[in-house]
Amino acid sequence: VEASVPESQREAWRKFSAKEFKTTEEFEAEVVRHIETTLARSLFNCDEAAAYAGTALALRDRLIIEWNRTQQQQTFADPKRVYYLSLEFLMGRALDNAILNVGMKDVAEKGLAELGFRMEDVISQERDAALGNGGLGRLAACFLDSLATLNYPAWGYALRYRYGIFRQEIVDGYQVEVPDYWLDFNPWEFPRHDVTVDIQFYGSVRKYRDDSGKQISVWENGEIVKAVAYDAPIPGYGTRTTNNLRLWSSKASHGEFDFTKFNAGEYEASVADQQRAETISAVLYPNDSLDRGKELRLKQQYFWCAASLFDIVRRFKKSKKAWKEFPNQVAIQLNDTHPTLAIPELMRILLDLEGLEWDEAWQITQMTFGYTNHTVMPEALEKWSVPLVQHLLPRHLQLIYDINFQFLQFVERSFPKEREMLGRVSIIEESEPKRVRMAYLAVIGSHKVNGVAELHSDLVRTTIFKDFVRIYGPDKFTNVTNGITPRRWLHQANPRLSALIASKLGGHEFLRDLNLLHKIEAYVDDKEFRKEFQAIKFANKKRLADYTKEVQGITVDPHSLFDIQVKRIHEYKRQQLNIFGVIHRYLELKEMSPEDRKKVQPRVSFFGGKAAPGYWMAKMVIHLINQVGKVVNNDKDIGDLLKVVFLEDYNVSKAEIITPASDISEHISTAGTEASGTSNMKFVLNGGLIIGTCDGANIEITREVGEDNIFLFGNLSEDVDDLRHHHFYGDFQLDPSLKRVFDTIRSGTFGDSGPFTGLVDSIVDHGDYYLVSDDFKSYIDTQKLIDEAYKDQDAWLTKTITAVSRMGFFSSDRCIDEYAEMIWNVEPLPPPKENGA
Ligand code: Z16
Repeated sequence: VEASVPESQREAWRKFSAKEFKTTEEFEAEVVRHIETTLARSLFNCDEAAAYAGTALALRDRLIIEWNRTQQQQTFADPKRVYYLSLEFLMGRALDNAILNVGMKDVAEKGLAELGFRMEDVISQERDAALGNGGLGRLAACFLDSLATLNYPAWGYALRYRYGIFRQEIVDGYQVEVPDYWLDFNPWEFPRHDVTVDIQFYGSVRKYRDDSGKQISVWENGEIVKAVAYDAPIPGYGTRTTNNLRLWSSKASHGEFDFTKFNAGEYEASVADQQRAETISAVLYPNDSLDRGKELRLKQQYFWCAASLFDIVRRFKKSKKAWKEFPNQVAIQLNDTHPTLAIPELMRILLDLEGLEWDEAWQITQMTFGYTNHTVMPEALEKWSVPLVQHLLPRHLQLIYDINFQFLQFVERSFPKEREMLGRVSIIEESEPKRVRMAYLAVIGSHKVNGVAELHSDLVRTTIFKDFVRIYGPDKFTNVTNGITPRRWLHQANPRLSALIASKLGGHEFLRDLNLLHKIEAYVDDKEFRKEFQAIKFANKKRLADYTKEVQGITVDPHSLFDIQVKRIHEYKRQQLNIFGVIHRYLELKEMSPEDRKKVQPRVSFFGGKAAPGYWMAKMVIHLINQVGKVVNNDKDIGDLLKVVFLEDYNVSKAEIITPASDISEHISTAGTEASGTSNMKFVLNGGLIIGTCDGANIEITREVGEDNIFLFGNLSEDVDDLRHHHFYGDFQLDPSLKRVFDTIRSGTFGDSGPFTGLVDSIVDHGDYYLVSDDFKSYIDTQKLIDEAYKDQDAWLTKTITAVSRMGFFSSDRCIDEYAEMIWNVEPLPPPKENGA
């Protein structure tokens, strides 16, 4: 390892090297120093925004000291590292998380109070880092937290989007998208202007034979764009390990602008190049579970894969180990097919730049990569048009064809009597134009493929990759059920519940070993414990009620049953089933006598989530929810018996308020469509029960918490195909209650029914692909059961406490250990006991 300061001078460095603040006073001194000098403010003009900035900068210094130490330790020990390639990291806020992970909550709270600020207000000044769409991006963020907490030497790699997922505004009941420019002030990132990589696009491939007769390929004459690294520290909880999330930003290769053009008077052209380059990392694509096939998206994917691989290879080469050691030093996890180009890119590096032979290069590549699949829905599986790949990445297309050729030969040898299989499993789809099936390339180029919940992994094996299970054998395909970090989703989002649990378990150790939660089951009959548990739930509901009043202007009674569905709006997630159920409830209430109404369990139905900007059907679901809310919330007959709230701009920081406040949350996807779901886990961990289908992780949640502590309904995944078939070829019977709901919509009760025609028709006329009608009766019957069950508050409380105590399995720490053991073969590198490595 190179060092720049001679041994004789290092004493001075050690003496003056930055010290971490420990006491409240030291913390305050750091905050004030940053406010006065870094921000050039004073006590006369320090608002909450400045207090946030000062606090964040103080905490950042603290993280950076640990970050430096961790990186140094890793450089010396040079262990096998994990690289998590994800186009999305839905991080949310960093300050709160940093304070809790370094164990400085009391210090920060007291220090800020002494400086005249409430910690809650300061924390809420931060904008979310929203570099993701939904579950996949948030999973990646939970994984980073677990990797650091468990001391794994790990890096995240992604793009530094200038615009994260759009902000959602609701105008006249419709979604309006507002750009999310989040980089105005981001104290959590470190630009590394010295860490850059030149990335090539377009151009051509020249082939020649060298002196030994070996064929060499050179990719040349392309357009070069610069990748600049920005690093964000990722602190573990209760450990000094602080890992790195590296985000790549795109820049013109000639810097600010092209001087030659500028000097020639071509001012506009000189900046146009620069802007073209910067467009690559400009914006996150807002589609979840839908492949759009846009050229700029392919550019993003290659730009990010190539920069990350260059970085990984550069780090490996410093160790001077032989290439065959690469898979013993490097594990790369592909989060969905988005980073699949990393496979041909590593092949290009090994073959064209390092001169390895095909077989060795291919073995290294396969051993290095693991691929996580997150969906079996065909519209979400990425397929890039061959002419597009040819144009943008000519050398990679050749390599993909070569990989495919070798693979198909292997298949032909293994299954000589099944020639029709070749077309089915080919990486190249013989469509017009031809397309590259990225999922197949990912399977072929990896040594392990995993799904994200038991049912999903079964579907992966039996549907989309069925042939590949025969080709490679079953061991290549495995399951790692998703998880969530209990630090953010319990300790941070629900500090009072975390404290109550800690008071019974003798400390917060359960946050590092969530299985310890089972010990609170012993308190399920403890009067004091039950009282406090219930008081916490009520306080959390009160908090959401206050928020709802303040932000949406709707008054809700926290004594009502809080029913919540928050997630991306998608037909398969069936928010339409929920809102049709709400309309059904409304119609029943309207029919009742005032006497009967008195017996009804009051309920608030909360919805939240973004629709992809081009997804008409999803946008109409949002509109319907808002229109129903307008009518129901203002109906004097109904009063507090039913309220409908659409919570605008659902995101991670809002989820931290919403999740602890549920009595029931809805996870009601058509069976077989939701790969896992992760908010289901968050809600139960926070003392809410679930109404759900037998889909994704709901099934494993049922296994863990017991059938009595969850409300399941609806058709099973194995029956879905038959039901769909019947819709088309048998006679389709619309559920009568649902028909009444549709009649009400059509009659204009919720305003002009025009916008809702498509929604209703998709069920009545177009085959009801998501089986809303088939599951409707079962759904409303189960909602009735819930109303009844909720009236017995004692029994309900027992269910919720029992469920919480059995949620240990769903910690993302458990997932990360499974990945480490089964897929990555990496070990933790615990920090040294003493300070000063
Ligand atoms: C996504 O968030 C998911 C899948 C996908 O193909 C694309 C995106 Cl952006 C989600 C799944 O829908 C969800 O079930 C799962 O829990 C999550 O990925 C994490 O695995």
